[in-house]
Amino acid sequence: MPNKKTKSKSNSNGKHSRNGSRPSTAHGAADEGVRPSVASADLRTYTIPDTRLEHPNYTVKQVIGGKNKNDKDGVEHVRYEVSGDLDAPVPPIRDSKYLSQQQAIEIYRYMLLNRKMETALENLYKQGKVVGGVYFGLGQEACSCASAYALDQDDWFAPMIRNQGSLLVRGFRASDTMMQYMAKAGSPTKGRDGTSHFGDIEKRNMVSPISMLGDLIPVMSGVALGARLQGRNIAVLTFIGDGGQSTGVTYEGINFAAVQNLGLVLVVESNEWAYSTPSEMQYRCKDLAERAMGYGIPGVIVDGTDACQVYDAAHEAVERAHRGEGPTMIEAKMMRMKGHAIHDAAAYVPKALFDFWKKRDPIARFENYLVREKKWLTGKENAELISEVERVIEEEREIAVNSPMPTPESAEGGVYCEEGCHAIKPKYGMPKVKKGTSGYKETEAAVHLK
Ligand SMILES: Cc1ncc(C[n+]2csc(CCOP(=O)(O)OP(=O)(O)O)c2C)c(N)n1
Ligand SMILES: [Mg+2]
Repeated sequence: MPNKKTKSKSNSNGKHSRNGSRPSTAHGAADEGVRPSVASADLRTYTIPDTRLEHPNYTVKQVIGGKNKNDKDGVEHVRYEVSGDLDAPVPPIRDSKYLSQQQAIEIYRYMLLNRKMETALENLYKQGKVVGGVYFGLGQEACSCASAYALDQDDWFAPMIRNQGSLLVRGFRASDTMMQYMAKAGSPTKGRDGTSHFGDIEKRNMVSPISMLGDLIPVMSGVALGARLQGRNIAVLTFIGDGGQSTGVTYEGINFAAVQNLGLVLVVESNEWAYSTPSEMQYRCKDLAERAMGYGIPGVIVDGTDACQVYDAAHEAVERAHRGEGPTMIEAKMMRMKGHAIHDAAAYVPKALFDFWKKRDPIARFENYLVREKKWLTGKENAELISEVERVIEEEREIAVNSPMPTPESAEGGVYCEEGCHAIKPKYGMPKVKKGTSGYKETEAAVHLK
């Protein structure tokens, strides 16, 4: 588990005046994103900080027709073509402003665990041991692991389907995810759900993923509000895809967090595709981080395949959250390197696009950075680290495969709350609710609601 820090206290409620000065912040770069860069009341121009060392220059466009225009039933084929600078050199990893050598290596290890766990899952699926499908975060390991690593112990997170790496960072075992996919009795949901729908509100401060895209955002904002009422400003991290970002509830959730200055850290997994729809057909703005301006919150763009950039942006967002300064949107640009799930061969993705991003593999680049550039790991230490991770994954796989399926009789248990089965207690203290100036009669509320 990552670093523990001293507890942060909330200020009044972290608010700043609309027209007055903003609270001072160490998050200068991202904060620039919401400030007019031209001092004119009429003309507003904004910039969004972008920490990438490369700005990929290509376009994906939909093509209808061509050589194999129609299929055998006469239906027109839709395909996508990519054009642009696909031979650009691979950028280096940007040095982190915050990570120590030991922390960088720890993130690298989590990324390896993430990847090797998913490879094991793919094999388990092929062996017929998985109930249902398997989802992958291939190419997104830096985004999942480095962002979760930036959280303090008391912060909360809610992963989406591609963030299985964040579970490892927050203390889940690979066998938890494996057993979940195999619907085993020992899995977090005791075999009741085949994929990722589990959480842990007691120990690991994790809200279960919600399938309806965007719904986690207001839920997590609510978690931050709950903590504030208990006297704490915490960070609440969740993820949303380039497709999911356009849902209505996403807007509502971010807006609520923004006006309440809640510590939402929203990582936008900008991975070029939403199912089979390329981002060119998904949104009109240039970068999704631009949407932060509309909410009046900082937005920042990072290379989602660079663990240092992801960590630094997440760390700064978490610090803002702890200071009670409100939400941050982090757009992590990367590529979904597989189909939507295991059933999807992603044949609609132009091969040249996969080739471009394969060269930007987050693990290979981070390995090169740690071993050859920084020399923080020798070749031998790296090889040992990789074998240790492989050994752990093999042991976890064994545990998962050998654990029993749930008994039929257990099916009716744990579905509904039984009395006292899980009391939800305040985590950080008793809620502090301000008293109003005038008395409030219950009957008035009842009348009002009629
Ligand atoms: C509100 C809502 N609409 C549609 C879906 C079905 N759905 C599940 S995943 C998905 C694509 C998501 O794409 P994106 O948000 O880019 O995430 P990615 O899969 O790329 O990580 C869709 C449309 C859903 N779960 N919720
Ligand atoms: Mg996507």
